[in-house]
Amino acid sequence: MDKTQAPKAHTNAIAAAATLAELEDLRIGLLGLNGSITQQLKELGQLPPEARKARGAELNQEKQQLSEALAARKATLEAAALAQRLATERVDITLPAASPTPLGKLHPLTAAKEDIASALKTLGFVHAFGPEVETDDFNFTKLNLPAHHPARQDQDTFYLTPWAELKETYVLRTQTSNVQIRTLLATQPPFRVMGIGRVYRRDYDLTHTPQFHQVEGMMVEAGTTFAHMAGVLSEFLRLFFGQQLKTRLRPHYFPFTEPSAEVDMQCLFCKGSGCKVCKNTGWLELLGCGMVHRNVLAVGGLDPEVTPGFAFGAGVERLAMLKYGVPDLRLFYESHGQFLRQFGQTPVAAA
Ligand code: 2NL
Repeated sequence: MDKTQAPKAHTNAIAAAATLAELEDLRIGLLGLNGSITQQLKELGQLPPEARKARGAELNQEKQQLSEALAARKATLEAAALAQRLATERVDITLPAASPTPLGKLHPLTAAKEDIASALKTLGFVHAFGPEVETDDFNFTKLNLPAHHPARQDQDTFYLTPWAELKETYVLRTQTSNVQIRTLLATQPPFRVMGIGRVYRRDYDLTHTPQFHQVEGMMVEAGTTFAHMAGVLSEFLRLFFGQQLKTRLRPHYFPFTEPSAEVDMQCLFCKGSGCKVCKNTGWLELLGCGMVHRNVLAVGGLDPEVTPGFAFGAGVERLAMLKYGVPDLRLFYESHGQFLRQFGQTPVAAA
């Protein structure tokens, strides 16, 4: 082989290498442990001493040239590969960072309470709170519950064991109305207030637990009518369930409202045609409501002729069961992982 041609053929092959893998194969073939240049360098010792020096210099120069050509081609191929990746790979820096741990879910009751509060907030109701241990006066008397009303009886209410220093009778609140009573005492109308929280009754069977949750709301403002109540409550149901279904009012009785009504909504599951959930009526009973009784308004020194109001209440468990399809009340309180995985709700902020 013509010794001056050899490096040219090699540098041409190097310049023509299409991939880094191909280039690496060439490098190994030339300069690797058993590469042709390496081999020739090893064989220098067999040459007569007078030829050895010139041949050695020649081979080293060749090795140097090839190394440079390999490095140059490698840099070119790497730059092309990078340009290619930059052109095809896009990183969306607006995506949220990957979570280091899997996110949990909200208990369906927590999700229901948040969704109820959010719908009522949209309608102008301010979230307020009251104690779960309440006086008999705030839990019953101020709500126009007559002294011998059956709800006050021992078998329905948890009464705290009285002790000597106690001036009043205390109960575990049986409804969230103490929130509205406290607002009536502390706030000048107009106001809209909501209370959502735990309530307690001595009841334990398939459809009752001794502790459950209620939502109540009250709006007091000059000019408020039964029609405002009907409008606000059907809008609340539309916001909470995320769909527009027909609602209707049925006359009812509550001691703290007059007149009183129940709000039904067309069944979420059959849209009114009749199914197991609505017991073939096409309707679901969802809320109790009415115009605030004059005796209750009087607690706040208010006159229904001047500042009338409406109030409403509902069971949170029932709203949650219907919205999320939970089939049994008791599941809410048994903390089964499988229940939480199936019915847990993704927090809105993480959705
Ligand atoms: C239901 C019905 C209702 C109220 C709660 C209320 C509270 C005050 C004054 C007047 Cl301080 N009313 N609350 C009114 C009507 C119905 O609840 O079915 N709850 C589960």
